[in-house]
Amino acid sequence: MNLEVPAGILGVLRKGRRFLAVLHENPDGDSLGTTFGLALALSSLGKEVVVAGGDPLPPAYAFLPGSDRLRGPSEVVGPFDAAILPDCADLGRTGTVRPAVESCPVVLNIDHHGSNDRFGTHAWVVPEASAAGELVYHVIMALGAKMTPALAMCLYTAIVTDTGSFHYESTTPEGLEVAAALVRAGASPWLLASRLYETRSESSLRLLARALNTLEVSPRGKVSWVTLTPADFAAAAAPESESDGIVNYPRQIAGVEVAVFFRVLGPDQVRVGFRSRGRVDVAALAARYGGGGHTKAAGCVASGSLDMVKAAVLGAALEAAGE
Ligand SMILES: [Mn+2]
Repeated sequence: MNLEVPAGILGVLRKGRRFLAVLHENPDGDSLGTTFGLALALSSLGKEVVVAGGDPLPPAYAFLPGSDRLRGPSEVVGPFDAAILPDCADLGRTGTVRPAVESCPVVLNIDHHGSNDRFGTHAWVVPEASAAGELVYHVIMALGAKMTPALAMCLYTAIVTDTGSFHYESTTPEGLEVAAALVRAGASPWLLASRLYETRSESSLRLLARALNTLEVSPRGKVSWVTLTPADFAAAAAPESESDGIVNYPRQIAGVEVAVFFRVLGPDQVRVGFRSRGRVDVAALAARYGGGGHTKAAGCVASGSLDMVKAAVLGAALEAAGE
């Protein structure tokens, strides 16, 4: 794995004075930790950084240093020397911030999604990296920014969340070495664990209960799925972000190769999350519906009624799983 930061990216970050750092839609710990960390590091080097995202901060991540700097699209006022998009597989993932990104003269694409289409003025895509946070750690080191405990907390969170607390195959010696350096620099494993893994809201537990009540398994047991509708979120009083991670539950069933999570967005739109145990490439499945992701974790937004989307997606998943 080549972790040498491209000179073009470092040149833009060294020369620029004012940057737009952008979260992806429905931001996860990697997007949040990496983007906030980058903003902290560049600010410490005397740069001005506006952090923007189309979605609000998931409350569980309010412990992240720099999270108070998140701005919505309407609060973004250019001009910027460059936009920086970590963990963003394509420009569409910037959602409602996209016009602001497209008005920037330079776009830096720093990512680890295999499906990344290499958009932007400078693209650094390392699919073997454990998280975008691992790549941005090397960017920050190359820039010579001071590794503070706050910055370390952000990048550590990016790596821990994207590797499923070092469960997944995306866990690498290189990623673990960066995590070790971050803990040495002051990142707190227990702070992260206590906020993200040992605390949950009542509404998220009620939402999980509703999802598990919809659990279905294919006749030969290779595909399983759960479904949530807007009515479920309303009944559980849960925000959309609280459905994160629910897709992992159906995959836990022994013998299941592909787990699918259907989340109804509207009458003709369904968000589909995929998880694979490893044999099936779910990024390829998601790509059929305009989505993408990783081999074992991917997603898309499909058009059509829930029944139509289910029939098509489950048909494809069953075929891919060899059932
Ligand atoms: Mn990531």
